[in-house]
Amino acid sequence: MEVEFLGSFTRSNLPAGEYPEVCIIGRSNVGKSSFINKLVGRRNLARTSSTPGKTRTINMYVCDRRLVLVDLPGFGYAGVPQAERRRWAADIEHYIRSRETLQAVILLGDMRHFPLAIDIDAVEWLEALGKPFLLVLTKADKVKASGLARRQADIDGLIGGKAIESIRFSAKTGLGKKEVWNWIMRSLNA
Ligand SMILES: Nc1nc2c(ncn2[C@@H]2O[C@H](COP(=O)(O)OP(=O)(O)OP(=O)(O)O)[C@@H](O)[C@H]2O)c(=O)[nH]1
Ligand SMILES: [Mg+2]
Repeated sequence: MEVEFLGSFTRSNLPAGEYPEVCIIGRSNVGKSSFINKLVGRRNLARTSSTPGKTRTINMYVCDRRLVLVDLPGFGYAGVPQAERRRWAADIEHYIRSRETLQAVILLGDMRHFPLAIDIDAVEWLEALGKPFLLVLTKADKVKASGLARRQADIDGLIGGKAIESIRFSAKTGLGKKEVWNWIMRSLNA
């Protein structure tokens, strides 16, 4: 896959949308940047860190000159000064609400802990948006195989029995990569 870094933006300098976009949203440190790297098969394209709060701007990656993956700052990390967190939230909200080329949204949740209260807010907000919406349960490699089905059932119950499409993923093993790409391609053609 041919991938090009388009740049880092805030709500005040977003580029004109040239291709359909799919954005990745989720709590700080959940693995958004790692997810993008795994999807495009490039180890260090999006910068990752074991410390939350790594991605601070809206970062765009053009894939095969046909779609753009958008890496967003994380939400919910108390270790970032409040003014900074507000700016990120404003950037995210503005981008998601107003971006005409935004075709689909992927919410990442940590398979071990999803959903925290803030995740439930995100699910409700994103569902109301009316665009194709996928839940990716990441870090699945950290859940013991024997606990996977149980965890999945708990998650399904906790998000209120809503029929939200979800895919288990691991940036470490590549689990779910093919399924995520299939979902992206379907949602772009929808
Ligand atoms: N084991 C495992 N570790 C992961 C996985 N995905 C991400 N990580 C690790 O989790 C940490 C955070 O990953 P990032 O991709 O930087 O997370 P992020 O959501 O972009 O974080 P912010 O930009 O700070 O919001 C890093 O140490 C990653 O190596 C996964 O699927 N499995
Ligand atoms: Mg990041």
